Amino acid sequence: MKLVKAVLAVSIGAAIAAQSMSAVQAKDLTIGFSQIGAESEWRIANTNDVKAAAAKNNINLKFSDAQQKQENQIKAIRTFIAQKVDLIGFVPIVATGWDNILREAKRAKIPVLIMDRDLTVSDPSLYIAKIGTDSYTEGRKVFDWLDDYIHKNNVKPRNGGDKINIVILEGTVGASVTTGRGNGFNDALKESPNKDMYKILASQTGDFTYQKGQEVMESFLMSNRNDIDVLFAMNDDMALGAIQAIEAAGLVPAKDIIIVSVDGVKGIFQAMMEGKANATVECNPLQGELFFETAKKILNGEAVPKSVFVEEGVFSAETAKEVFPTRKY
Ligand code: GZL
Repeated sequence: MKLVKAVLAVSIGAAIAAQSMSAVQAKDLTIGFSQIGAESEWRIANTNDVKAAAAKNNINLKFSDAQQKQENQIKAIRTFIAQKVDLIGFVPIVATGWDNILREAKRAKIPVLIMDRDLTVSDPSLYIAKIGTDSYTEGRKVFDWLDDYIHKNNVKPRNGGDKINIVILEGTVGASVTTGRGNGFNDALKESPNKDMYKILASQTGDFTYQKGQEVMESFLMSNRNDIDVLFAMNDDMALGAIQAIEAAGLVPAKDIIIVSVDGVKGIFQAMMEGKANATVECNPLQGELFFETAKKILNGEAVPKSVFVEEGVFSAETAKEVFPTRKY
């Protein structure tokens, strides 16, 4: 008799769980999503992927473009709360300043799921999880590729000195990705047996945009035209803008100045195929499917990991032609 009761209990339990699962899946979930803006090829690919994945998962998506302003993201999240959405997703443009609005979401019992960039909050329970990319490892991969390239090609300082001079185009000030890529690059450099042969000549934000990347590279060249050996651009769009500046200064990109960046967007593959860039470390924007799968699990009451990274590789000019047809963004 006990066994039957146990089986009955289990089957009733399973039926309720299945029903709640199907209830959540079948019910038109409404998810509010606050995106940073459209500052780069990468961001546009990320947005397109989120919208496509929402459609594929029958999610009613309320999408907001913050035009690069944190205050617009906060306003959008407050609107989602008022609209009583089932879940709120957002890409934190900078790492701090989110505690108050996330407390409002918590009071409204609306779960928050982060995409792409990290945030720093006083209470980790203010968000359920983060789907995204490992910017620290991306920064380490940039230096490791560069160190290997310099030695394989016996690259010498252009000015005849004893230091390989590096300039860095940083991302948006205060963004977790800027901090992560910078720390990863600097830690890998400090740990390299060749650390004494490198010097960081200048480092300044280009705010992840083509235009600012070109402008800041112009200023680097104004003051150090004949000393710069390497450009590390924290995204491909800034590298593409810098290439314009390098050519305008009468120098040969990828030869006079080695160019390595992050993202792996189509534009940098075209530049590598034209011999104007040397390498890119992939940062995968195609996070939409994983985001909505995780959102459904959260709404079904399932436990999810606090942080999940998507897969990423490293691509150089040598393989760009062969890899380009396989690129999805
Ligand atoms: C990376 C992402 C960054 C990209 C840039 O995770 O947040 O923002 O590297 C984009 O291209 O602007």
